[in-house]
Amino acid sequence: MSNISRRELITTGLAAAAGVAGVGALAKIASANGLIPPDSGVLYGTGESLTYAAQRLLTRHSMAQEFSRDKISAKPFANEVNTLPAEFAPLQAGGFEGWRLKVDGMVARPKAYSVAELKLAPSQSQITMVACEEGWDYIAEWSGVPLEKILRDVGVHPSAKYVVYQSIQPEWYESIDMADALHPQTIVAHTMNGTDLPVPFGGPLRMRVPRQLGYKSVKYITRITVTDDLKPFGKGLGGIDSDNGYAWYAGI
Ligand SMILES: Nc1nc2c(c(=O)[nH]1)N[C@H]1C(S)=C(S)[C@@H](COP(=O)(O)O)O[C@H]1N2
Ligand SMILES: [Mo]
Repeated sequence: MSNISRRELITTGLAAAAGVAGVGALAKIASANGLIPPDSGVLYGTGESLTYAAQRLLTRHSMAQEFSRDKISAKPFANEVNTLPAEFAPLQAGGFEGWRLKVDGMVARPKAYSVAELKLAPSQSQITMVACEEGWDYIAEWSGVPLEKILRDVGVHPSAKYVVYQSIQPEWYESIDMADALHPQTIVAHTMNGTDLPVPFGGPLRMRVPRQLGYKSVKYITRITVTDDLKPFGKGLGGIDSDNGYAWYAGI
């Protein structure tokens, strides 16, 4: 689909959703559906908010494209990462037995999962694309535990709005809204192309959010926090990338 027809689709869809073409009505619908991004009115202003709202109204129930097995990239590209912190090497040497994924915040039962526990849980597999904002991409098969199952396990407070996830790399964190957190293709991946997720690709555990750009798929995750407020995290705009001027909602 070309940009223009996609744009037309969004405009038409929005007009239909709003019943009228008025921006005021749209803003109302957006806010009634919890579709105002955390940075609205602060840095990005109304335009960005409405783009986000338009995307979310139309795509929150849609699926990222899945590919057939023959489309899996022969040479997936592992993007370079900053040096991993000192605690990573001993965890790796121990086969990641000591790795824990903490889940806390607005939950009834905070937990810390081992990699082995997550590997035993029912998993979801998907052949999807990692698309970097720099213009390259690759396709791989990812398997892991749907984030929705983890959230169900810990019991999310009904007024929670966002899920923040943190890497063992202290500077790397990102967040998504509840619609994406509960989306069936959002998984805590532990397996790539049928083997343990390799370290260059984020092993032992990585968030896979195939409906958004690659930077939302944070590698080496150690903590998931459920919240209704992104301000306390990083510079307060919901992720290392949005803190640095990229879109918080990076839908593709
Ligand atoms: N912890 C961590 N996660 C990260 C990054 C990183 O540097 N550190 N880079 C991000 C970016 S910008 C992209 S495009 C993808 C790249 O995924 P890949 O290495 O599997 O290609 O990982 C994302 N997740
Ligand atoms: Mo990227």
